[in-house]
Amino acid sequence: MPEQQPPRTGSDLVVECLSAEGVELVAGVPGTTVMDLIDSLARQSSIRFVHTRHEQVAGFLADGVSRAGGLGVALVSRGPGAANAAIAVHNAYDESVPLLLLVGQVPGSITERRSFEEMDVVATFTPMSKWTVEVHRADRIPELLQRAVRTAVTGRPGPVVVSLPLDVLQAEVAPDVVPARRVRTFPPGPAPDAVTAAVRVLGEAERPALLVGGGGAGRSAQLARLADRLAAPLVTTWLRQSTVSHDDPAFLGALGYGAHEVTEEVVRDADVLLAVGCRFSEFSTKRWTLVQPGTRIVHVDVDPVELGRVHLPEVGLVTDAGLAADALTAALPEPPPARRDRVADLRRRYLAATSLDSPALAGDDPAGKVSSIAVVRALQAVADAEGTLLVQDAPSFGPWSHRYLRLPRPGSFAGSAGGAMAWGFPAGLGTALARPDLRVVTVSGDGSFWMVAQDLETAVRERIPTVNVVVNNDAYGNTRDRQRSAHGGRYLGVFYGNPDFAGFARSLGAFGARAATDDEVGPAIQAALDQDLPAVVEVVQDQMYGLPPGLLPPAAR
Ligand SMILES: Cc1ncc(C[n+]2csc(CCOP(=O)(O)OP(=O)(O)O)c2C)c(N)n1
Ligand SMILES: [Mg+2]
Repeated sequence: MPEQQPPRTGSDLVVECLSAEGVELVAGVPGTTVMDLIDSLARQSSIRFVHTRHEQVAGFLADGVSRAGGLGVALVSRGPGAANAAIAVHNAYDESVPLLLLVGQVPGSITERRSFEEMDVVATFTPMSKWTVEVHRADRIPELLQRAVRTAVTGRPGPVVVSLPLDVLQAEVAPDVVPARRVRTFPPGPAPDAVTAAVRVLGEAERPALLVGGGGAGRSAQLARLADRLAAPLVTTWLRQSTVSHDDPAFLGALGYGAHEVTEEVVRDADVLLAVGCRFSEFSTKRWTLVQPGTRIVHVDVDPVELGRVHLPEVGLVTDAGLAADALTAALPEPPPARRDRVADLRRRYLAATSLDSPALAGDDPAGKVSSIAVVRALQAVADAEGTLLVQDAPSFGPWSHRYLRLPRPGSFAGSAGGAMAWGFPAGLGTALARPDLRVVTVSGDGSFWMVAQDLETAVRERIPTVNVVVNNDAYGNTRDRQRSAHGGRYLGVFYGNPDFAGFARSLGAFGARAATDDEVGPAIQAALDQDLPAVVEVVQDQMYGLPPGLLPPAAR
């Protein structure tokens, strides 16, 4: 007997709205309040539903989709599901990543009674989202979802949370209630007067510097032209090193934890700083000590709130990084030759500092196990190959890639400055789903990977062939190092045992390999890349090994 078509409900309308917004993938975990939504997804074919084994993975996976250019959407149930997804919302907020989290909510008829798994979604997520809204009428789903998506992607992007009570999802909706149009607005162009004022300040510079943040993503060509016209060194904020090509003669590295001295010097010595799409974060500014009080600042950001929030600019331009770069490049005069000589000189020093033969690495002691230099060399081969994307999770290996990995292709590396451990592996899954043309290689610490390792099953089930390098030191190495440098070497809460990662991978049907010596790292990663399977490549390091020589973390203050 053919099944009877159920009446069209709020859930159906939500899915229609997502489709109208161009969403092709929703990641989530089921639960009572979202069963109708999942059923609506089951009755259509334009949106793929990927279920994960933990809500944080659904959230981080959606984050990866967004970073790959789509709109990441995660779907979770009320209280416990939403709480598990909170880390992804928090991280996306810090990272200016557009993300849509849909939360099933208890029906309106029983709210405010501490019903089973009830959570005040609006109160919980408002402080860590760009906008959180609860929908109380099914006929307002098109209006509010349209606004949610537009809010997430417009201006400085960010996460938006939509709470969908069960009664709204189950309500029958009339045929004339249809999805809203997909609306995208253009960023404002720079005001001509602001460009004139900026050019005047920049024209008076002897030692200008160009500082580029996440707002510069996708604008590498315009930013390179601007750096050339200004004859200024270009540095990026923390973990945004892939915004421009490292082959660019003006590129002087990324700021933040592990930055080279010459990179910091560029900002410290600048008499005029042109900051584009950056928010002067704590890490990128060495807790706001790098930019000197006398430095004149021209600040470009699409979000006017950022202009003057930390450092007061002499000129502020509210606009997109690429539009600003084009306008300034066209208006700036030919720079004096001395400035070009200075950039070339700084660049020579930068290249010397980033060399794996640098004397700074002489003290590196991997204690007979795999050195991070070997990991950098192996990943350099990945970074050099066309069609690859490196995704770097939080911990101790970060400063190694920061200092020594050269990224010839803009956009070929992603890192998360939000600080959340375990972002990398799921974000890599999302990126690979959204960009199947890319070969995604993630790099995580063992502690970070194990927080989300269960979702290797998701990768196998959904056939997402990312290669996941796990740097295994049987330790929360980053926190161990704080105990080493600031707590007299009293280690507590930082050491543990690990499974055989390669065996774990194989037990789930993934590819597993283990590199126990320097020579084995490159071939193990290549063997993983040669498969069409999700893969784990365990890199065995010493339990006390970690950061580049001389880089112990300072005490917390
Ligand atoms: C979710 C989360 N919990 C705790 C921390 C604090 N933290 C930062 S790094 C780190 C240890 C990371 O260990 P691992 O992933 O093994 O990397 P390693 O430093 O050993 O290379 C911890 C606990 C964090 N950043 N995020
Ligand atoms: Mg570790």
